[in-house]
Amino acid sequence: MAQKRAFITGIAGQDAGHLAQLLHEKGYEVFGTLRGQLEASHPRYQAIKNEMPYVNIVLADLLDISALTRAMQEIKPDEVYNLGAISHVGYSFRDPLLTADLTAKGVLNVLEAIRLAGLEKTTRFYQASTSEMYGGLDYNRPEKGYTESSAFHPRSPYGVAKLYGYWITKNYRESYDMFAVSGILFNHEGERRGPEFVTRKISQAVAAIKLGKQDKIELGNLDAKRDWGYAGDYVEGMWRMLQQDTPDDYVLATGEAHSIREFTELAFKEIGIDISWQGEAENEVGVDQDGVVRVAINPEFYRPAEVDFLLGDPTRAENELGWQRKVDFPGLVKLMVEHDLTAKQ
Ligand code: NAP
Ligand code: F7E
Repeated sequence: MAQKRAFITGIAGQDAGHLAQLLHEKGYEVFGTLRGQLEASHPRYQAIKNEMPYVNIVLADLLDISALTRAMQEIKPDEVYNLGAISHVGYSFRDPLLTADLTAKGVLNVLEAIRLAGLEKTTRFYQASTSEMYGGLDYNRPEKGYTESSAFHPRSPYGVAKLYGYWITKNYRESYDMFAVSGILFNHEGERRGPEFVTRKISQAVAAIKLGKQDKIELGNLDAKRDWGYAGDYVEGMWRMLQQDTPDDYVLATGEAHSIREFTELAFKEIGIDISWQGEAENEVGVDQDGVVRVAINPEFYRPAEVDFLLGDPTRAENELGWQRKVDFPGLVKLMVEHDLTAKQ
């Protein structure tokens, strides 16, 4: 049988790294997009090649439908994973127009590129949808967690843009009989997570504190809760969604929610520091056993509208895809801190 071809947008991202490795291990020929006027000698290009020599790099911006169409015509992928996006919720408030162009319309560009290349009946399409589409408000929050049929109420330009991506994917499935699905993924983290996201910001800071390179960390809202899993587990679920007989959308989550405060406490425990909390709101601090301030609040990290609580119910993915996460919450914190301690030596 011919080797299967997978095309991943946004190859430099967290999930793309885990997914490329998984697909390579499964025997796929892997193609991934980088953006920018990069030559093969460019450090950014080289960094990807050094880490993932098996990835064929395609220079294509999600805004450039001609580059995407050319890539589809030449590669004729069996599976397309659309992971490229502006993915930072806080940043999406600062640049909502670019977020709409990329995170919303970028999805349509990839779907149209598949159609323009005449591949809509053969190429399977995965869209990286998100728990941010639910919004976490009290009125629509199911007790056991959000499911595939819960109501949406996005709370950021990112969430709104992702909702467009979700619906246009469904629309192409219904209109053109495409195998096009959304994975509605709750937060997933790990050693490849960007430092602008709270878990990696904490694990890197804790490692730097342990090594005497930093005194404290500044955070925003400590009491928001997230359903945090490990990215390496979630890419397996993405792949499984594209191997089904019929296309459908699935939630991937752990079914447990924890606060940023809990993540912070556990991360500090990994280096032998017990954090206790003093003060309130913007004046709250986290101090160590010797009374040294290790955590402070900086309102700069608050968002104009916050998602206070996200909990997902992965029952359907577990039953129909046979998907199961392996790493639990304490395991995730440990894995990230241990990785950053070694990396920062
Ligand atoms: P990530 O690390 O931020 O990766 C996103 C990638 O998109 C980056 O490599 C980025 O490239 C690329 N990108 C940005 N602008 C682009 C453009 N104009 N053209 C082409 N590529 C562009 O995100 P992730 O955590 O791996 O998440 C992957 C996808 O899943 C994203 O769509 C995200 O919104 C979604 N998602 C993530 C989570 C999560 O918890 N991680 C949960 C649900 C959904 P540069 O490196 O050049 O900036
Ligand atoms: O924030 C709070 C912040 O930026 C988590 C993306 O992958 O998951 C991710 O979005 C929580 C929020 O991730 C800081 O207010 C406190 O309540 O790590 P985050 P996110 O917004 O949940 C979803 C599912 C996606 O789809 C997205 O692509 O942490 N928080 N203090 C902070 N957040 C950040 N970034 N920095 C802080 O200092």
